Amino acid sequence: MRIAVLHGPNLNALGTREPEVYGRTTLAEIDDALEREGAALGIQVTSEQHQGEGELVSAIHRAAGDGTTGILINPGAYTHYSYAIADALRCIAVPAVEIHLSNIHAREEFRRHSVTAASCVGVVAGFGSDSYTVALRALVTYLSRNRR
Ligand code: CA2
Repeated sequence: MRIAVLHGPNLNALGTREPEVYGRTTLAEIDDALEREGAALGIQVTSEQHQGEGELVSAIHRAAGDGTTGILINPGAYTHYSYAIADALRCIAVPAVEIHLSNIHAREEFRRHSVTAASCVGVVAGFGSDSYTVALRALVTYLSRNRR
């Protein structure tokens, strides 16, 4: 099993600003935790962060052709308006889980709607950096039960 973790725009700044919303954990620490959790589960986890919508779309298509079995994606602010990312996730046969550090439903009105979530098998939001490890475990369970 191979899981690709895709981080969207501005998430490279995690741990430096707005800790009350996004916590104090850095992106590198999140990636380390995912790699460790993956190793414990016997799966390979690779992570990449992209600022651009097109780069994320390309990364999604790449994952579809390189043997990736599942995707964890935090599309950042693109969550709320990127039909291109929503379509890319629908174009591929690799299941994805959407992740948010914050509970987007308890925030500003524009953050309460995700246009990308419907292209995913599930969403984990609101648990800070733990959202990622919870989502990894959920995706691995989903993949084990839905082997093609
Ligand atoms: O809660 C999440 O994970 C978000 O996807 C994070 C995005 C935001 O646009 C979404 O509505 C919810 C923002 C990432 C911005 O990251 C920052 C990192 C450090 C300091 C300030 C912002």
